[in-house]
Amino acid sequence: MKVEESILINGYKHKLYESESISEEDSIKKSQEFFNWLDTRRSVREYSSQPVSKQVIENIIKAASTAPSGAHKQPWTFCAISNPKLKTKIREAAEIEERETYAKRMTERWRQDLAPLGTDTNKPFIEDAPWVIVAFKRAYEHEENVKHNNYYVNESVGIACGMLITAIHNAGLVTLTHTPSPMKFLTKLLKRPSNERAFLLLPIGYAKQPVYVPDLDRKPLEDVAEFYE
Ligand code: IYR
Repeated sequence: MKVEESILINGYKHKLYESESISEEDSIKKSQEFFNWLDTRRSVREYSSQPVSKQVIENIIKAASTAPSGAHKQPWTFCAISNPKLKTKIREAAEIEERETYAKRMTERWRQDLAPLGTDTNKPFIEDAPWVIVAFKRAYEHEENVKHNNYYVNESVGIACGMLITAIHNAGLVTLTHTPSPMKFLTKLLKRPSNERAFLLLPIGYAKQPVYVPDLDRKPLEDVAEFYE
């Protein structure tokens, strides 16, 4: 049978997709190696001032933007900031919110849960890391002055951020998911349009040397998976 390069399905063009086919043996090996490598990723809070080239940042954003999304709307904007003055403004504003959060918004139980992680209201990494990416979710799009809501926005942007974090690790860099809350100040400081809401802030750079991370274990497979065979 002749395989066409493209066909119409319900009147819409579909192109031939040739997924990489590998043996079961290679699949087991590759999945094990990928896990071993991904398991070396840790959230790092202390950054070296060593610069990171803009090209790396562009590539990791392109990698994140390959994420699947509701109706392929790609409802995200990744703002990459290296401007030191802007980073200082973001740090100052984030620390104002964090002081409020740690003092008033968090429960005692929450504060206790964070104690082993060593987080506090100080966010020097926002200034120290050569780059900060703020991921914005795009709640809706404007088309000819009409608002069209995007779909599964949190899921889509969450997946894209997971892929961004993986791409950062792949580039030999470290990051941390910082969630200042509320994040409205980021919309203002970065002059984002009204359809965008800040989702996650990630400093990106090389880890300070030496650097220490909390002595944590990950849950074993049996605690995170159930199989129905
Ligand atoms: N939003 C603060 C506090 C914080 C909350 C959780 I849940 C963490 O796992 C870590 C920190 C911050 O981003 O530092």
